[in-house]
Amino acid sequence: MGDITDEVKLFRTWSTPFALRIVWALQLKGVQYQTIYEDLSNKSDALLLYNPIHKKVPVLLHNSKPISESLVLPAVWDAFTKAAGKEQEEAYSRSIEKLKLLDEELKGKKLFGGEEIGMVDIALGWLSNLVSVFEEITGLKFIDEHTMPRLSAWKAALNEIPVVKENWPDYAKLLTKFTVLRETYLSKEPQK
Ligand SMILES: N[C@@H](CCC(=O)N[C@@H](CS)C(=O)NCC(=O)O)C(=O)O
Repeated sequence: MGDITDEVKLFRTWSTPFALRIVWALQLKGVQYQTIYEDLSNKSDALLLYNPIHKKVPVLLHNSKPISESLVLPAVWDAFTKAAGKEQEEAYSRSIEKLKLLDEELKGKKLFGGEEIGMVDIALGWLSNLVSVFEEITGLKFIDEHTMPRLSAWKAALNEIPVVKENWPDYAKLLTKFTVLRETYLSKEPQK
């Protein structure tokens, strides 16, 4: 991988959960890369050049070719960004349906990849930390150890993997950041 060392760059912020998939995948593969931390209130020309439509992080630059957009679990995000009420209840039910499917998928397995971390673990791994932040802020329980025992065990197992554990942003800072972010969302939307 040494020959592409200088050609891999990751544009991110310290807190974005989406960038962690890329961080984990690169580190697990042993790819050397340069991290460029963006200030989203003052985006760099490079970020605007490489992600001109969405203007979001993360962007992975490989041999000057930008790759943006990671997977999202919109229902969890929806439930998090709604105030308590009908819309939140609906989004929450949708998120629980999806999380239960993931729980089923883990039957007989420690991780989605089996004993070893795989691509699905990488794609969904942000849940294993950020869901706790969302739970603490909203008071909603997304991953319940009684109703989703496998997913709950997966959360713990994933967090024992050094490359995962060592790259989480500071939890207290995440709490502050997402509390403010949620308040911003709530203040923009007429609540139902
Ligand atoms: N669909 C994108 C979402 C990325 C995203 O929402 N990034 C946020 C930071 S967490 C961002 O760059 N926001 C800047 C903006 O909206 O102007 C992905 O999955 O990669």
